[in-house]
Amino acid sequence: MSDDDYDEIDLASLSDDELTKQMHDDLYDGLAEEIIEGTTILLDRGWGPEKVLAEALVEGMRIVGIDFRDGILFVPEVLLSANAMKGGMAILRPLLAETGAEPIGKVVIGTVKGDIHDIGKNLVAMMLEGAGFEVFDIGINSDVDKYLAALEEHQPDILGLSALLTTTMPYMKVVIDTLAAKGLREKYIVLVGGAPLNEEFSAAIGADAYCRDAAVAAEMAKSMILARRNLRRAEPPGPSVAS
Ligand code: B1M
Repeated sequence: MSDDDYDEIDLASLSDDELTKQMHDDLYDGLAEEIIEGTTILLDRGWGPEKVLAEALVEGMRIVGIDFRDGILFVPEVLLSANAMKGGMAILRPLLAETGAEPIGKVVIGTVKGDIHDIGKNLVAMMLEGAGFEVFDIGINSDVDKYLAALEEHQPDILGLSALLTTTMPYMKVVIDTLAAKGLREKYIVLVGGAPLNEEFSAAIGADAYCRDAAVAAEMAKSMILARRNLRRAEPPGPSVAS
């Protein structure tokens, strides 16, 4: 499509279905301004932020991923798509986080060493905020020292690890093994996620749970933190000092 063709498309005049499809095309073409406009229009039409995220943005990125895999799109083009996706996510972030309630727990999250993919991790962070967690995002390419420093500084309940490459997923085990070696493993609930992972891998590296997507991550975080608190309440009190 030429620039002139784009000029002719009035996003606001499209039906919901047409606009969603157009946004998939615009994500594919890395058009951040159009994605921001489309996101705003769908919200103005009464779409919830979760629906915009799932149907317009995540689905568009899935299509980008297929053509990246098949060698039709290359890194520079996918970076533009990622940038456009982030434009839409920036609008949705405060809406997803709008709960007004006290934080139910704290989470430190980061993408592991050697890996610079952050869209999925950012989505997880947004959904966790929306579920009522205080989230400390330490970013991409995080080595074990960076995780340890963040755990020490923020004292979270949960550690979230993200990896998108088969070559970087083993580093999750390095982080978990280091926690164990330092006697810190039981202090945190460790959740892992990323497209190449599965439950078997999560169990094999000693994580507490694998989260297939951001919605599952938010649900898992809530249920595991409640289970841990209930367990602590049910534990018999320690020996009395007075007796
Ligand atoms: Co990359 N890349 N990439 N890439 N990239 C993949 C992952 C790949 C599958 C593409 C493909 O071949 N089909 C492939 C990996 C193959 C493999 O390892 N088996 C791949 C490759 C090979 C590479 C490079 C090596 C390419 C190269 O340079 N030749 C390179 C590596 C760079 C590096 O990290 N060192 C590279 C680079 C890039 C870009 C920089 C261009 C860009 C990243 C931009 C950015 O993130 N800022 C990019 C992108 C965008 C992708 C694809 C197309 C899309 C990823 C994405 O954002 N998905 C991806 C193909 C794909 O996955 N379909 C691909 C959307 C996102 C919402 O989903 O990230 O899965 P996802 O996150 C989900 C869940 O996984 C889960 O919840 C999220 C939200 O629902 N989740 C968690 C994720 N993290 C979690 C953490 C949790 C819980 C759940 O903690 C509790």
